[in-house]
Amino acid sequence: MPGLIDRYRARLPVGPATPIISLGEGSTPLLAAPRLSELLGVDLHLKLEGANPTGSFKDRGMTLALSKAAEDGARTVICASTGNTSASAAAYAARAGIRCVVVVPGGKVALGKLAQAQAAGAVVCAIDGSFDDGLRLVLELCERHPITLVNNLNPYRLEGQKTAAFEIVEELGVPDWLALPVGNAGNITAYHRGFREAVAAGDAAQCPRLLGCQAAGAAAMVRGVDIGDPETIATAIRIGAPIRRDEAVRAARESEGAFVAAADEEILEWYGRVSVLEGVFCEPSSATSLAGLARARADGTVEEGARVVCVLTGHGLKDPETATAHSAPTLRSPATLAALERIALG
Ligand code: AN7
Repeated sequence: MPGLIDRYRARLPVGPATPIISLGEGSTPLLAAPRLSELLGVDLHLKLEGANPTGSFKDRGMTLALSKAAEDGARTVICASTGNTSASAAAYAARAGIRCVVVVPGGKVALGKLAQAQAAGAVVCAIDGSFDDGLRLVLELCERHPITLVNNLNPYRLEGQKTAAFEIVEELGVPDWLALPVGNAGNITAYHRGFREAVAAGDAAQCPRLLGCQAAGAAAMVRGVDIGDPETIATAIRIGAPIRRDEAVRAARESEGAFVAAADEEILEWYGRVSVLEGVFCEPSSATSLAGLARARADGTVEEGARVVCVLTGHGLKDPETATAHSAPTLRSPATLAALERIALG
């Protein structure tokens, strides 16, 4: 499969002179989930965005952002990040031969994501502050210096991310609902744009209803106000001031969708279930889409039998610490047949 710029070139803002910085992103699996479908009373499909090259949906936007940065002759790119954006920016900047600086909230980024940014040779800076603090500082740096911002305020990010909606429509048609985790609300904005471009004449009535799912401790969209001190085990979406709030409100309204919050315990419950029942290992933030869908089923927002696509935004390997802390412990055994027999036969 080609990268997504080659696949969707005609619908993306690239020209013949744009150097294509790609790691073969996009074209991710859309997997039927029969056991979770039965549990939730819907026809559920999972969009496995963890199958992207750096293990998250961020690669869709980053291939375009770095291609345009390279076209513009950028020397340095920068982002604030809860982790996945930094891993993706670092990899695509490495591919482009451009210097990359990432600013992350100290102690609040999953291990795998930090390791990726470090391995790709980015300058990784942990601040004593939140993601929202980091973003404020990075924006100021970009105002003062010739540094290219690759947070989702960079318009090319959303242009790349909208291609996930194209893939879903091509493969499955238009689902009734699309559920996804929401932090900065960039991805929900991108899906809304992508679906409108994919359906006939941009008819909003033909788009899926968008279900924006948040962690209860960082539910700035659900509550309608920014949150000064966001907290959740789903560190990717530990964000208090969504950058794309206004567009996301419009996306939910125009699609007749909704925002919903789920507690950390519910997020962990669905994080475990999707692994054990479907064999799909996603990061905790991604399972927020399932926890939110369960809430929306319980209160009748999502109707029985609806066709739903849940976007699993990041791979489970991103956060090995949460995986090991919330699964059955490894058994220890002497290296003898008798001991192993007892364990294997249960
Ligand atoms: C796995 O990496 O904001 O609502 O700095 O990593 O578009 O912000 C990550 C966000 C969902 C939320 N799922 O998407 C970052 C960052 C995962 C994520 C989101 C993120 P947006």
